Amino acid sequence: MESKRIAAEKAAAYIRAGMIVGLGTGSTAYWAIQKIGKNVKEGLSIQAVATSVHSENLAKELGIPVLSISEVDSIDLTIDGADEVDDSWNLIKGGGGALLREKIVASMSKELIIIVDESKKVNQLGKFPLPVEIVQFGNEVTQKRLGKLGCVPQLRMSEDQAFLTDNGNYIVDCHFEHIIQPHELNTTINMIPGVVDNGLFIKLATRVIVGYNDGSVVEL
Ligand code: ABF
Repeated sequence: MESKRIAAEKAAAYIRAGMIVGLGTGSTAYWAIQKIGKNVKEGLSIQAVATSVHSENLAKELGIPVLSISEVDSIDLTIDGADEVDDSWNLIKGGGGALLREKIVASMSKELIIIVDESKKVNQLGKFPLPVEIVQFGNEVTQKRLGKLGCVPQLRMSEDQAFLTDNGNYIVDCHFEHIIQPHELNTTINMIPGVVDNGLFIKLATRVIVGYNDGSVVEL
């Protein structure tokens, strides 16, 4: 927890007055939102856009002014977590189920700071199951097509129901184990009809901040 908090607080220091800030989702982004909320209370003037209903509610509770995505053309800086980060700063995201909004916000951001604890750094992506957001219609066939790409697809459940994203879609967690060509896989997955998007974030991160259990923090 401490490693996540220190990475988050270092990232929050990049925020300047007047910025439109993208707020990530997850337990690491939580600490960034907390720090931003504190800074806003102390007089920092920013506006935010959230990547999930959960983060939006948290931001509002903390007094951070939140805009709808429809009100902005671009975002100055987004701070978000990740499930895996490789040496080229390619990412797997979506363990928290918010990958689609996270990718839209990331694609609109001039800067995307990824904050992680040391457990998320990997040499090769894929051990963490790749989340893929799919529409409900025809989901069985979409899952089969994903399986043909060399993974074991698993429909994400919440208790005994299929998990629903903030967009009303399903998530399939694709167990690849090794993703050798993330760029190509991202394109291939997104060409399957019924796929909305997937958790591979290729060349979107502009800065990665890693918090360590010994209390140190390293900017890659
Ligand atoms: C979001 O939260 C994600 O895209 C990723 O799935 C997750 C990381 O969670 P945590 O920070 O809780 O480990 O950023």
